Amino acid sequence: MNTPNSLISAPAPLSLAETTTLPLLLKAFTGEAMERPPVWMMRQAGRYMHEYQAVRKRASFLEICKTPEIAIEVTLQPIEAFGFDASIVFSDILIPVEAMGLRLEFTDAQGPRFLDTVRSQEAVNALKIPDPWEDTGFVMKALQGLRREYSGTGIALIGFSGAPWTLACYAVEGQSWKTGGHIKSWLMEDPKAVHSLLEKLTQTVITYLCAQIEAGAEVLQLFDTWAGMVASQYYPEFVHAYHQKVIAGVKAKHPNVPILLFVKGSRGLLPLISQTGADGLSIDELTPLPQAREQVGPSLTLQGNLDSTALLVKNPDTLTPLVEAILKQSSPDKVMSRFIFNLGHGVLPPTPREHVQHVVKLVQSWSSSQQRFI
Ligand code: 1CP
Repeated sequence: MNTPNSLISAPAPLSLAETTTLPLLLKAFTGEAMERPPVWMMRQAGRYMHEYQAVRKRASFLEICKTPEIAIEVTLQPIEAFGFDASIVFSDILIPVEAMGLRLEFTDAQGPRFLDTVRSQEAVNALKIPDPWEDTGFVMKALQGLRREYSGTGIALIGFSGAPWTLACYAVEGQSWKTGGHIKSWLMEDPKAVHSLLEKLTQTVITYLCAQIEAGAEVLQLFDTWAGMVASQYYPEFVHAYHQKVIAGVKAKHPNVPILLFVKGSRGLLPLISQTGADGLSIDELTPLPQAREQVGPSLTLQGNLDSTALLVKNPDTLTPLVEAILKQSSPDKVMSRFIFNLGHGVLPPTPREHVQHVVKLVQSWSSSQQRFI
């Protein structure tokens, strides 16, 4: 592969038909049979890799996100190390929210944190809807460089955004949900103000995702990490309706780009979530895949759902039957289709890299017609 610097300095025109064969990730949305599923992992780049730690010694987390050459470098690290079938651009869900006007800071101890919080209608009114190229052009440049890098390799490029609800949680709380529940009382006291925040975030996310497609993303994933924390009576109005709006907004411009939706804690919500317009659902480890399939029907792609903590076991051989069980569950009648192997959530920082390698190798050696690793 080229060095990341040469990627930026040697632009080549993008072509939608640049690979002769469809990347396996895209095939997983067609309903065609696959001998094995594509495999990638949420948070596949990051702290568990010594290559990433080395980059972090010379650049802060936000510098990595905002410097296309470095974002490309760390995005490529897990592809080069483990041979994943798909690559998610290195960035963070909070980047477009910073561009709306909230000051973002990152500390090793606390993680990402907004110095400003949005807890009134006036604060919502003060937010701007950013121009994705002008205000977050570094993400688009990273995608352009990555798309050139993967041309002809069969590796699919994934763009992403946080969903409005999860982004609203960070804008209102300032930091991780774990620290409080201001947004939950705010939506009971002043639902109109919370809707106006969610509407602004929705417009931001739609333009941000469309720009990512125009920069080269072939598949999108919408992360709603905190959606499972909303009381059930509020979920349809404050979470589900905005999934529908974002997906319809992106599809109006780019109907053929598959969209995956990850709702963490989706147990019990899958019949509703299957109605968002998403092409695929990323399932956490709380729902068995056969049950998920039964609840969402035959036409959506499922992604998941090995428990991230399984990768922390001492002996990688412990993982083999767990991976095998998922592969068997996802290929009933020996036919694998509409399935993407992933974790239930992101790779955890203490994960041994050999375990990631082991899982990728296992999935890539699976024969669904023989129902065994070959
Ligand atoms: O060096 C470091 O310490 C940075 C750690 C780190 C990394 C590697 C953060 C801070 N973000 C990321 C990258 C990241 N974040 C990616 C990169 C692509 C990949 O998957 O390889 C993606 C897709 C995200 C998305 C993200 N950021 C989510 C949604 C997905 C999820 O994991 O639930 C969320 C909730 C965030 C916020 C965030 N960013 C970082 C942290 C530690 C957190 C969580 C904070 C909290 O507890 O709320």
